[in-house]
Amino acid sequence: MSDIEIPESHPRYQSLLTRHRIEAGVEKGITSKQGLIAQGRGEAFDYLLGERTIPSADEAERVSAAYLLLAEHPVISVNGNVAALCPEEMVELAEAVDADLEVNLFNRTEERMEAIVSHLREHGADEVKGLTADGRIPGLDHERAKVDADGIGSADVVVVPLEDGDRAEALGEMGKTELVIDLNPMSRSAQVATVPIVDNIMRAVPNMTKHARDLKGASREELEAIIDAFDADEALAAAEKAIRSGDDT
Ligand code: PTJ
Repeated sequence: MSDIEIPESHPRYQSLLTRHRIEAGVEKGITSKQGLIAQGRGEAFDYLLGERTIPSADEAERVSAAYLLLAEHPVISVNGNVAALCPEEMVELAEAVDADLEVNLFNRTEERMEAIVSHLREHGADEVKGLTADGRIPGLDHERAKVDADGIGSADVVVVPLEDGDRAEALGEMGKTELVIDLNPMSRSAQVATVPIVDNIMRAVPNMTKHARDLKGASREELEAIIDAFDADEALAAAEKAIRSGDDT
């Protein structure tokens, strides 16, 4: 990572790098201005978490990898913040678990859709879904409901990072398994998730890929056992406790 002129030894290197990427995303027409606010909110929670992957988040990342490896049709949803922050890492995760990437925006504009598809291609993606928009998420207004019928529309497992609560809820009501990455354990998205991953997306995604690679040779029974041992409410409670008290045990 060398896209900013700050030494990696700087104590706030990761945070400054993240800010720089979000700013560059806005300049490139990828990230919305609201994305800047969303990032600030996420950063505050990350600060309270100690800017580290707490043990319950690491477990959620492993469980998510197991879900993705067992899925029939996994799809990774990418919005303007995600594309700016970790495009290459999203492509790597999609490759590791054989998932589709789909651009899916809260504030959808055709210009931003196309800019994000191109950006992901520049970072190694082959096919990127989202532009066809021939499917709908029931219960949302027209623009916010658009998905590809052969993408999120027919997915069984969806990775939903930094998502708005309404959309996360509506996707859950469609019966999808939702793997939600969100630094706020009290957000509606995290609360409705099958697996809430309370971690910074910059750390969560590479760790999910690492777990997926480690679990590649595991049997269906082993993957199911990892999933069965997970309790979403416990993971949320552990994250909230870590934020409130600094204690992650
Ligand atoms: O590009 P678009 O149009 O799809 O819009 C994307 C945003 C993020 C602007 C939109 O989905 C939105 O407004 O989301 P919210 O409701 O602000 O929710 C975003 C959630 O992500 C919040 O709970 C933040 O705490 C969390 N978050 C922000 N940055 C990060 C994060 N979680 C993990 N890693 C981050 N870096």
